[in-house]
Amino acid sequence: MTPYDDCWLRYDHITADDVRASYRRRCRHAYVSEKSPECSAIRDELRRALPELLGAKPHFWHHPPTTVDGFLAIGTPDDMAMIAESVPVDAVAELEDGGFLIRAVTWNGADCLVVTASTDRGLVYGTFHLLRLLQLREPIDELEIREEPTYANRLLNQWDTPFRRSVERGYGGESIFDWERLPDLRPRYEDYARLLASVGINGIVLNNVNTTKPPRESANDAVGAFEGWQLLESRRLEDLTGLASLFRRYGIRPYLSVNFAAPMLVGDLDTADPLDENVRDWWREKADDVYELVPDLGGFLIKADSEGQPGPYDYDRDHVDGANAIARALEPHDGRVWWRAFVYGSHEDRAVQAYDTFEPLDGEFSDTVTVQIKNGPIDFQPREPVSTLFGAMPETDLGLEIQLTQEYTGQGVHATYHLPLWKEVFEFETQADGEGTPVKSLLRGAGQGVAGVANVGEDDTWTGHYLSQANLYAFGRVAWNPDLSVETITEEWVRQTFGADEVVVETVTEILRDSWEACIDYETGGLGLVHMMHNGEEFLENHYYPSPAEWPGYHGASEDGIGVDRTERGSGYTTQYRDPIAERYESVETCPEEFLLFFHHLPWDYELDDGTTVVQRLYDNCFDGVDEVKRLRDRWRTLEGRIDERRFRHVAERFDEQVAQAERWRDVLASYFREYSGIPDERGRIRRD
Ligand code: BDP
Repeated sequence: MTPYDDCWLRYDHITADDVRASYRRRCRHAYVSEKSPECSAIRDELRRALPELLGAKPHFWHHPPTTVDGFLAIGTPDDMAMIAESVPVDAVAELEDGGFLIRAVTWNGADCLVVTASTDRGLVYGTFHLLRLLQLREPIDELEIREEPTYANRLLNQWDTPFRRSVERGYGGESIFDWERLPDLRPRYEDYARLLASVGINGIVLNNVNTTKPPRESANDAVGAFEGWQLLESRRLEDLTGLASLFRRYGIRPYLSVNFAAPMLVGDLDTADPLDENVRDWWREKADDVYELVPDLGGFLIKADSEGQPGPYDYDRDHVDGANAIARALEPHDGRVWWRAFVYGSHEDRAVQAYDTFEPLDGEFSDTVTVQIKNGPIDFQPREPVSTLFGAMPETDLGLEIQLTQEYTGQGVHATYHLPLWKEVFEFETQADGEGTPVKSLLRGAGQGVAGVANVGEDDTWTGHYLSQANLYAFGRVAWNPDLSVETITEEWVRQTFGADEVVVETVTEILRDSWEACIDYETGGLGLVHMMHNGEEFLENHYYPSPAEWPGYHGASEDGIGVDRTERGSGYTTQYRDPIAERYESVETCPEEFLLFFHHLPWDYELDDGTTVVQRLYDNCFDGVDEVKRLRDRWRTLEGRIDERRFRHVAERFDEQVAQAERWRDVLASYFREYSGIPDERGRIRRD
């Protein structure tokens, strides 16, 4: 037993005799081709999983099978006749990178199981998929599965700050990477890679997008002198080689967040001007060095001209100049630049800035640049409308950035499941190419995909809260296939994590499903309000406690009403959408209620469709949100004795704290609304009424 949790890779023994027997029948022998690091990772995984699940060790062969009953064969068609003869080879060759087939076949009269793909990475995913089916107790005798990832890039963005091992917005302990001890590897890295590969993640940005400390006087040294820029130094790069090979076994390419001013910080130039020949040479030589050591590095992630990080504006250049100069250096190595579009500060309404900055640059970024855009225009709020940049840059490779870590949704304490939020984003109809162009359809190119800000740390739970593991799982699954439903993904996670007891499955699934809406209600009052949390003066504001008075600009509360006018008359954010979405948001009549106050400043007593006033709805939502969390806590309590004590207690205690915090949010927000509006709660629930 490792000291830390196995998450969803538990491989609990299958107790149902008939199910176990049917699995055993096709897994008595196993052969995995022996040609690559990925294949040895597969063999290791089968050795871990099958004896646990089946209570019997398969016989592992060292050469391809001839005729023998009950064979599990994993390899490409080239690897063995059995596979070439029992699956349609052309269909395998046509699979996207990472795709795979799983088939129950009869070969020479023997009942077998085949996992095949055209790439070794595909074999890894196919193996984990098969193991998932066994964990879910699915029948396998008729298997005929063909899977391909929807997106080419499914990247995790660690916000780990090297050397100090802190994790920005990390609520699961310090960085799992022991940076100072690299290149030494810890067993935990392998387990991490297994977890990621098991859900199809194929890239990991190892360090925080903040790679230098922003020049702010109040910057708090304890949270992080951001030394990430040092990773481009040769000695540090050498230290990463072991980690890179380990991830390679699981088909995961490492990436680095780099600093735009690296030519000055790491090199000894006196400028980082992207149009300066010496700067370009520097990046080229640096890229050559990097790829010499880590040949399959995916590329660089860059946060430039954002929150104090240096960027092309320092030299009167634009984002295209900056991104393309660095991309050119990576091009010969098949590396990409992922360039973030998270910019704000120069516009009164932050929402409009990213579009204003990036949309005019469409078509100018090099083919090896991906512009990485946060799902909403503000900043990972509990709920925001989708960023207008999706659908506005048809000639640019785009990446969608979402947050697994619960920075604004209760951090390590609240059970807030983000999958329903992400699904809302994927399904959002951009009208980029008329009806039928949801966000999920715009990320399919070879240089596009999805990036998720990770929620993992050194904690035994990995994520600081057992239920937050679901966000990691769901990220991988939805980035593999955004068409999978919330129900499917959630149930998969619950069954693998907590076992097959139907009461447990139903209860945990329900808790997760309902948790997000509850959080929106008590943390914002709903109706599209955002950013009502505590910021504070210090760098890395805590974003955990309620503090609506601190930044009224975000929610627009005033004596005459609440909400921010982002219509044409206001900041004009609505006009950045295409019609008919722009029209729908522009009019108070047609704007969906969940975003009403995001787009409109309305009187406190403005009547909603059902006759309730705005302020009353805000009160109701705040109170309902708390009631809902109490209900979810009670649902969890019914699981006592049905799941292990350790996880039961941990989550139960956190639920108690979540209820207390939700009440605090409710009370602060409700009193704030009450004070500004001067209108009492009809139901007299606010103390001063
Ligand atoms: C904000 C976080 C901050 C990040 C920033 C970013 O509070 O820690 O550095 O986003 O995404 O949400 O760059």
